[in-house]
Amino acid sequence: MARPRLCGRNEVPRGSPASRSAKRHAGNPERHYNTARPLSINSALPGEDSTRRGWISRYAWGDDYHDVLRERLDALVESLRERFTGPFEARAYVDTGPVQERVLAKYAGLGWLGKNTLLLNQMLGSFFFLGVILTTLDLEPTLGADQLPPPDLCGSCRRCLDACPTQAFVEPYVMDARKCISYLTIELRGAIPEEFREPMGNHVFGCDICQDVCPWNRRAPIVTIPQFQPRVFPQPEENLASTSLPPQDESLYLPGLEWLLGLSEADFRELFRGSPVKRTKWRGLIRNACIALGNSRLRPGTAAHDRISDLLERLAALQDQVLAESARWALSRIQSARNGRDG
Ligand code: B12
Ligand code: SF4
Ligand code: SF4
Repeated sequence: MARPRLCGRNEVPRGSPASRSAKRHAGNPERHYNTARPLSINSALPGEDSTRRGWISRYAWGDDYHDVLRERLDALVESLRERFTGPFEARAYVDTGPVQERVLAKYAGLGWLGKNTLLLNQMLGSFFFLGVILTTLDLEPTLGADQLPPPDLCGSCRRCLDACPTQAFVEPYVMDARKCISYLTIELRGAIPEEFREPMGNHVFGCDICQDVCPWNRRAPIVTIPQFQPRVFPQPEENLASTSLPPQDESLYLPGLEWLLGLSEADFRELFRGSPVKRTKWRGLIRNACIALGNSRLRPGTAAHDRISDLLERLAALQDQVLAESARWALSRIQSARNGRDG
């Protein structure tokens, strides 16, 4: 029996039709997710409103990448089936199986592992996903036995290490995942540890900072496919009577924290169907919005302060200890005049 192989995206016999297909996929923008919108580090809106907006990681603005990329990988498997007539097994997925995707991608010749631990490619930067095809096909590796993976081009740069708000990098190339805002806002189910709350800033789902500061992302390709553009939620007038949502359009690019905080579980299920954000669940998103509001410079005595305090007080009265405590924390921060940070 042929040994199982992990097929790097460009690991197909050279010069074959499958190789040509793989090259088409390699140049295909649908696995990148960078859009023309500003980076998280440049996205502040003018005025007080900016302090009441959250940051959702760029990769989660549109449709779920697991589904979008899976379709492309399935098409690649189909092209392998056209090329190889004998029976073989193949299983395609994105970010789901227990394999070290970045390490395998490095040894498939796709790039180097940067000091921020992500796979970087000289042409693409790092705003892309890694897809995997596990197959029993005995394919020729992209890199010959005498070839090395692409060199590490981080050089003396340490922008990502210095910019990380929670100091998640123990040393270059090594991360303590428990400190990463991506872990805290998406994977952690309990309360956000106190020490990370203020450094979290306005992040409500994921974090892009160690990629946004990376010089290799300055010319990262821009994707135009609708699936990765920020979802926008217009509020048709006829729906206003039957929903708790506010009467203005909202977007996953810099969403209003007040809007997020006011979402019911039913709203959440409906709005985030087919979105990566559903992974944190309603409870996680509301918890994160509380922390982000606690970090906002919401001024007492304003209408927004009154409305948001009401919402937080309702959450603080819940049986759910994580939500109730997060809401109390936010209340204590916005009630102390200007948080002492509004110079
Ligand atoms: C767990 C996980 C996380 C965790 C931990 C991240 C981490 N750096 O380990 C959290 C939740 C924090 C996270 C965050 C993010 N993630 Co993530 N994550 C994963 C996942 C599922 C596993 C990663 C893993 O194996 N970690 C285990 C630890 C042990 O690995 P490590 O310590 O980083 O690295 C070790 C190895 O590289 C090893 N090593 C080095 N060389 C070699 C050589 C050999 C031969 C071997 C065996 C080992 C080895 O030594 C290192 C040190 O111990 C992968 C998907 C996958 N299955 O690979 C996606 C993945 C890494 N994530 C991804 C993304 C996009 C993100 C975020 C950008 C999302 C966001 N915007 O919020 C952030 C980025 C944070 C960052 N700077 O890494 C992408 C990265 C794409 C890319 N260009 O690299 C991946 C590949 C998913 C995908 N399929 O697209 N993620
Ligand atoms: S994603 Fe954000 S919190 Fe996580 S390591 Fe990068 S900069 Fe730090
Ligand atoms: S910011 Fe600098 S050190 Fe960090 S991954 Fe990019 S090039 Fe490497």
